[in-house]
Amino acid sequence: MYAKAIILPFLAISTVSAHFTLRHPTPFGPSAAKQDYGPCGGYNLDENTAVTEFHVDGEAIAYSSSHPDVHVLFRVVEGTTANGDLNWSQVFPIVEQFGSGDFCEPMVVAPKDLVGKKGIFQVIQNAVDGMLYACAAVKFVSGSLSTLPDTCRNGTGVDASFSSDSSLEALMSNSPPSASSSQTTSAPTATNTPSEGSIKGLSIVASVFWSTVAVIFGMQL
Ligand SMILES: *[C@@H]1O[C@H](CO)[C@@H](O)[C@H](O)[C@H]1NC(C)=O
Ligand SMILES: *[C@@H]1O[C@H](CO)[C@@H](O)[C@H](O)[C@H]1NC(C)=O
Ligand SMILES: [Cu+2]
Repeated sequence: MYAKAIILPFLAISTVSAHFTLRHPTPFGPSAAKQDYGPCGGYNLDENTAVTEFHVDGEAIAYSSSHPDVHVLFRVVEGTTANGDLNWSQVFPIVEQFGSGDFCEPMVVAPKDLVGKKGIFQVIQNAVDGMLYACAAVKFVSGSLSTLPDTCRNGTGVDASFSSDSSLEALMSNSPPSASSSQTTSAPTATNTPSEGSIKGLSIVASVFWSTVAVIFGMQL
């Protein structure tokens, strides 16, 4: 955070060649060259795409980012395409990540009713050079990840806190409302506010947060 003021002037003149690299789950493809192309950074799912198991009660999300200050949305959808007007489920509150380098959230949860289904996990970063996209093909499984992947680590000086981002939130408001509720999009934001700035124990706070959202939405997580 303290480094932001120093780093930002350099960002303005930096190139756009490197953005972020999704490390877990395994992304559609390795290149960030077309990362500003939605929905999946210039890639489509095909028969050669690696499929990673996504544990709905706790999965690791790891990426390496070249930008020292980004807002990030994590979401999943059932099926094999990320195109169109889909029923995305946000799987973690929007975070603001500070410091460039490796970042990992070790306990991200997804809706239990996805177990047994194929889906797509998508990361969208709102970065200094615009919206950046990466997708991974997943198979939803029950339980939580037993061993964290090697790629699940935070770089020195990398930290995060819950945040808000109107551009990223707007993407979620385009999703059709869940079957069980008339979506009250203001509820998560209000719930989120007290935890802004919270850094340690993000996962624990997050599960409380999502439980609250689940109660509000009348869903069973
Ligand atoms: C990385 O930092 C975030 C934010 O502080 C934290 O929630 C997460 O658990 C950390 N990841 C690891 C692997 O320690
Ligand atoms: C949207 O996805 C969630 C999570 O899988 C599911 O519970 C809900 O029923 C879906 N809504 C619609 C309208 O299909
Ligand atoms: Cu970039």
